[in-house]
Amino acid sequence: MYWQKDQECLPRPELTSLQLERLTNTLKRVGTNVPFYRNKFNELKLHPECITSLEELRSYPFTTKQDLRDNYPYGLFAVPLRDVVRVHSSSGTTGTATVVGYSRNDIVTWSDMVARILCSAGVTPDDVIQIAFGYGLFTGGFGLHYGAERLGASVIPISSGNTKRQIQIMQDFKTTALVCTPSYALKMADVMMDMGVNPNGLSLRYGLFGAEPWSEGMRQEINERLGIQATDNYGLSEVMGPGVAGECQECNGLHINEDHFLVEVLNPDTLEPVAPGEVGELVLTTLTKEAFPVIRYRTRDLTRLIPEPCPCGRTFVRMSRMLGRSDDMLIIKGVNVFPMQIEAVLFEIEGTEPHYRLIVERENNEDKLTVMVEVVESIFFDEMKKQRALVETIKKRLATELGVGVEIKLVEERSLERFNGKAARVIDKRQL
Ligand code: DLL
Repeated sequence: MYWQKDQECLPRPELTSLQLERLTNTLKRVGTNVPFYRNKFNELKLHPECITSLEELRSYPFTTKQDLRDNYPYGLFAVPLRDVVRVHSSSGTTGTATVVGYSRNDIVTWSDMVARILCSAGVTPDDVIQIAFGYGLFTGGFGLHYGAERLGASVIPISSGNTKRQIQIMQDFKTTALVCTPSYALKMADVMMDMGVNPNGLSLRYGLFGAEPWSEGMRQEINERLGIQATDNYGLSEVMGPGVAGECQECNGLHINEDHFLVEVLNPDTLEPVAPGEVGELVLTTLTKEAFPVIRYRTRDLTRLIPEPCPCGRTFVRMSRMLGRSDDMLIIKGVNVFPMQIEAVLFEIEGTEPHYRLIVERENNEDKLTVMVEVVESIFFDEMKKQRALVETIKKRLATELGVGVEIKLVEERSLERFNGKAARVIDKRQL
C-alpha cells in the first residue's frame, strides 16, 4: 500500500535527476536568503548554480546543532516570518533550545511524508489512530496528527500521559493503531496488566513507534504483549520531525523519503563517506523545505544503509534501525560502549525484563558501569544461587559483546521508573 506510489517507486535515474534539481534550488535559495549559508558559501567560493552532480554536495559545509543554537531563534529561516505558519522547538537534554519553522507548503509536504509512513506500515483511512506523543513544541504529536488526518484515518489526539485513561479510550474508541515511543508502549502493556485488560480483547493491530532508539528484542516483546505489528519510524525536528523515514511491513529497515531528503552516511571522525552498508553518522540535506532548509545536517545518529531492493516495491533506500547516537556513546575505561548493544544482549537473556538503567561512575579514577536490570519475580525471590548464576551469565555475555567488564545489579520487577515520552536510561554521574 502506497500513499504516493509514483514518487515512492520512482526509478533511481529519475529520482537522482529530481534530487539534483531540488538540491540546486535549495542551495541557491539558502545562499541568497540565509546569511549563515551565504557567508559560508562565499568563504568557500561555492556556486550553487554551477552544481552538476549530487556528489558535489560534498564540498558544501555541514550544519550542526550548535549552528542552530548560535542562530537562535530565527537566524536560519529562509523565508520571512509572515510566511511561517508553524514553529516547533526542541529543548534537548543539553544546552539551549533550537527553533524550526514551517511554511504552508512545508506543512503539506510534512503531512504527506507522515501519511506515507502510516500507509507503508499498513494503516488505512479505516483505522482509528491514537496519538500518544506529546502535543506542543515537540514535533511528534502534531507531526503524526497532520499526517494521520491527511491519510483520512480517524485521529484520537490524546497526547502522552494518563496511561489508564489511554487504555480506557483504547477500549471504548476501538483504537486500531497506536502511535508513541516504544518505551511508552511497554508501559501501556504493564498498565493493561494492572487493570486486568487483555490486549487480545482490544481492536489494536498496528503500533508505529519512534522518537527514541529501540532494539529488535523490544519490538518482539511489544508485538507479543500487545498483539500488534510494530514498525519503526524516524525523524528529527531540525530536518522536519517525524516523516523522514519509516519501515514498511517487511519490518526490515526504514525507507528514507529520498525525494525530499538527501542522505549521506559518513565516518563521524573523518567525515568521509563510509563503504556501502557500513555504519556511520547519518547526514541529511532537505530538498524541498521552504522555511527551514538545512544543508548536510549532522544528525549524530548512527545507522547503515541497506542498498538491496525491498520486496515492497519502494525504491527509496532503507537504513537500519538507529544503532545509537555518536554522542550517546559511553567511554568506559577507554572502550566505546553504546547503550543499544547492552539492550540487545539483555533481551536475549531469559529471566530479564526489558527495563534497565545504566549508571556510570568514577571510583578511584576508574570508570565503573553498572547495569541495573529488572528480573522476573520468580528469580528475584529465588535462591541466591540462581540469582548469582544469572548475574554471571549477563556479565559474561556483556563482557564478550562490549569488550569491557560491567557490574550487574538485579532489581525487582517494576522498580525502575517508566517513561511516557522518550526514555532516559543512562545516568552518568561522572559529569556531576
Ligand atoms: O523525535 C521526531 C519524531 C517524533 C520521530 C515522533 C519519530 C516519531 P526530536 O525530538 O528532535 O524529534 O529528536 C530527534 O530522536 O536525532 C534520534 O536520536 C532520535 N530518534 C527519533 N526517531 C528515532 C527512531 C523527534 N525511530 C532524535 N529510532 C533523533 C531511534 C530516534 N532514534
